[in-house]
Amino acid sequence: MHGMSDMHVPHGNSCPSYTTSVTVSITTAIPDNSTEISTSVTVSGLATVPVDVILTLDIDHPRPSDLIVTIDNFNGYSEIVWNNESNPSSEIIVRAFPSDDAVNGTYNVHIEDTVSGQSGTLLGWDLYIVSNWD
Ligand SMILES: [Ca+2]
Repeated sequence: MHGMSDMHVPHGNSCPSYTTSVTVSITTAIPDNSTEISTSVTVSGLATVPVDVILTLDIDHPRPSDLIVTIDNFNGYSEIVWNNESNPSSEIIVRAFPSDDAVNGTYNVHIEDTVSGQSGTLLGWDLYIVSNWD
């Protein structure tokens, strides 16, 4: 709408969006060429549906191309966000979660090292979520 002075209400109605950032602070070895490790976080207190989901990974690994990283959530949607790339971005815009599905619940990050010889460590990850009312 034109002429709106309050830039904090982008949709011009009485339902503001909610934003949260949840951090998984876990340091754990990623086994070399072995079964995946899984970590999770439960998000609550947001609005009803996701608008933006940004995953920030903190992984120390001498050869990032060994890794496949997947995020999924309680709705059953998943996305491979790091697929054996040699120079992956650590900050990833996740597009897997439909904007008409529930936002509050558990999100999981799975990390698998698929090549033997070099191993690394997960230092944590962060999920930044903007939500809105459906
Ligand atoms: Ca490896």
